[in-house]
Amino acid sequence: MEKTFVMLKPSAVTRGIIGNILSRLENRGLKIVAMKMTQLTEEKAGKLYAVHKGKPFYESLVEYVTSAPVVALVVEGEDAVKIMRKLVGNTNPKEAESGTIRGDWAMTTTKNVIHASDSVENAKTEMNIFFAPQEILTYKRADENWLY
Ligand code: FUP
Repeated sequence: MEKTFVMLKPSAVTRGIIGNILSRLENRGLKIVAMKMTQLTEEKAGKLYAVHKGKPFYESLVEYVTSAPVVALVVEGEDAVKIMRKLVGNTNPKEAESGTIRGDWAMTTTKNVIHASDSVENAKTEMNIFFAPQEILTYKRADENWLY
């Protein structure tokens, strides 16, 4: 089954909306197979956002994501990358539809509450930054037969 990497950013943690966001993933049918609260170092943030190095928003992005703890997750499901991106909504919350996580809980692109990988390949790279292979678990959801 496809896996994707998700990160609840510092504003999700400090605003106390971790549970709300996780409920949306669980309600949809995505399975949380790894989860960790941690505070990013500049080095780790640099690995996660390597493609953005040198862009005008890079410094403020790193400053934000290292400013308080984050919750890193691996979630699994059929087409998990695509489904997760739909749940998250547009990068710019002003463009994000209501009903999406960013559309309901974010105001600006910098502090847009959540990250989700945009491809299976990037998901693999990103989950490796946060998790050792043995930390990604295997189990059945009780409702799996009714989801698929
Ligand atoms: P997304 O995949 O939706 O998280 O968006 P990107 O990979 O394009 O951007 C990664 C992060 O960089 C965003 F979450 C927020 C930040 N960013 C800005 O702050 N300004 C921009 O113009 C673009 C991205």
